Amino acid sequence: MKRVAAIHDLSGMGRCSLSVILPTLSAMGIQVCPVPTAILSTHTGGFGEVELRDLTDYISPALEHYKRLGEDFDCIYSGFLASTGQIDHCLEFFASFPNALKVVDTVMGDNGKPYRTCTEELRRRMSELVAVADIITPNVTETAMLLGEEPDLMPMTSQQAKSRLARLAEKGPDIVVITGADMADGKKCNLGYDKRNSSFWRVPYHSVPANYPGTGDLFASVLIGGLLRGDSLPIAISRSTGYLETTIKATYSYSAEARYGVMFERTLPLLNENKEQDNFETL
Ligand code: PXL
Repeated sequence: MKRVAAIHDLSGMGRCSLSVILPTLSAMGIQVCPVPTAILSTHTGGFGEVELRDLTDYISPALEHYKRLGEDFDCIYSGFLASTGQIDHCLEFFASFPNALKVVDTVMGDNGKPYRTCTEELRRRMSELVAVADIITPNVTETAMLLGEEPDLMPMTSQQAKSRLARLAEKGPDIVVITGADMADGKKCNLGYDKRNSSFWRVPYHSVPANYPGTGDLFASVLIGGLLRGDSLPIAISRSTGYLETTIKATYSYSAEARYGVMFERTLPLLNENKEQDNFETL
């Protein structure tokens, strides 16, 4: 059984980070070892002042324990970080397991704006994680932040999309997946690039007029689960996109309050089916 160390926060309400990563990867037959970066009463988008306990001083000692035990991981997957110090601890984690697939979800912002916990220093230092990552999964806002550009939510041409993917890959990772791209032909797409074989992909999906927190965490988890189970990159992006589309539509159909996140508990069994996926196109 494949094993993932997930370095993310644990938020008690709002269905994001470890609350969705643990069940999602488990449903896909992958063992998750949580390494909590912080404990929050809720996520930071829509519940007012949150109770937050920063666990920066926990990560290194936990890593040392795993090293003493001689434990290994197939994948190290980092996400929401509560302080810039945690960048150093993620770097230590990545360096300690050189054979593990290194996935960095560059959680910094959405909808053209940084999250309120994302400081200028965190944004600058995120590039150190990107430099050692094998795979990164920014949304369109985070793509601009990583490229040092102003977030631009205008539709992009295929050429612009390829340029953004390639420029991010130049910063280190072999695989770049950009989520939530509005394309010039009117389609909403998730995009992928593998620089080892210069392949560019897009997976179109239908969106709903609502924005749910935690969907980036859910998307990256299904993507990682697929890749660890042997999916090609376009098949893995198709799987995660299709699963998110179904889950988001189900949630929207109940007119559920967006800040509580998506009703993935309903759709989780779909991940067990491991159905073949083909909703991808070349970009
Ligand atoms: O889903 C990203 C995320 C993770 N963790 C916390 C957040 C957010 C996004 O708002 O607030 C605590």
